[in-house]
Amino acid sequence: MLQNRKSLALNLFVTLVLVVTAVIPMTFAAPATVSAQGSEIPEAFANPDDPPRIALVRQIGDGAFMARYLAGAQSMADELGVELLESNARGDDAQMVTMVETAIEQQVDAIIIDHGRTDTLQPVIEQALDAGIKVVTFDLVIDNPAVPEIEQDDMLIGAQLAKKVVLDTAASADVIYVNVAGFAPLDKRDRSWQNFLWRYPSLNQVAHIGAVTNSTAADTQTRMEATLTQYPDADIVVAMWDEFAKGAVRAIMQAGKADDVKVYSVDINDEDIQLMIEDGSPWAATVATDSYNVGRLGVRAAVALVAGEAVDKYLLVEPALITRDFLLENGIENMDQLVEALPVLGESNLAWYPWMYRLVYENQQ
Ligand code: SR1
Repeated sequence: MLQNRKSLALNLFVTLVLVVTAVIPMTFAAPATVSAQGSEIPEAFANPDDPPRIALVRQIGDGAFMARYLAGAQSMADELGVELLESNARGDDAQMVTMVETAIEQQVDAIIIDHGRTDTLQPVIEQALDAGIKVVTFDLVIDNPAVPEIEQDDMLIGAQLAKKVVLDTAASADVIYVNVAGFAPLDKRDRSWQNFLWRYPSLNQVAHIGAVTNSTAADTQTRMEATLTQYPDADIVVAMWDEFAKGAVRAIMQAGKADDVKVYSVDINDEDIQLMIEDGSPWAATVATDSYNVGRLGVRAAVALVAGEAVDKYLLVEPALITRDFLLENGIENMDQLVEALPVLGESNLAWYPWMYRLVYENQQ
């Protein structure tokens, strides 16, 4: 995958050089974003011995999704030659504010913030902006046009997931719903789920459970065991985060109910794929992006702002529906194989600028 990216960067850079040196009017496949810089490397990135510093402030310490997001962010930072300073508040909102304040004191060039609460983070983000520091968020709603927000098109995720449940059950199901309020992506997915409950009244939500803790999957498993006993006729679980889904799947298998209760979820990673393809797994489908590429997009958006580019306010990464059947039919056992089979999950074309290809190319040398 890395090799593919490198050769893509090289090809694009060579194309750009040819275009510039030919000095003839011609058309070519334009990059997704129009750049103020053309292919000239912006001044902030001209000295590899003094690279821009970008803080990555995170809220959630749990799960393979976030680990993969971090790995993606680090890979993009390495390729673009910027220093990434990562910190994780592990669910502590006050600690998260302190981490953003620390980044401001360190006079970083940009801050990428994921999750967290709008009301606690908006003021400190305004402080960062006042100090001339660029800010990008992922899964955090901030009311300021200068702060690009990355998300996985969560209302679409909720709708795609609900639609799959409707089609698989003819909208006749007793559903255990696993979700919590207070997290932007989960709230957006919930909006769509509520629309489907309104549209298909025979979708019967018998229980609503869920909590975000420091061991969400294990805690969901415990809750799900009790809920399955309380609602023995439940036949569908809708889990709006894969940590919820993992707990649900383990509880269902433990209870020997894998043939009777199917799980529909959000997110995908190597660990999830293994659980989905396991013999007799009740995990029927998930709607997801590849968080590796979300992490890469966050760094590109921050780097673009540091370079003086105008970045769009809303950067929506396109999700895809992935079914257990699709994984089994295509012999997919990990993310590399999945991205190859479903290229929509690959590198996002958002926030790429001509000079970035050149920067990636030069940092390779
Ligand atoms: C607690 S929020 C968890 C969600 O954040 C990301 O958007 C992932 O998709 C995950 O489902």
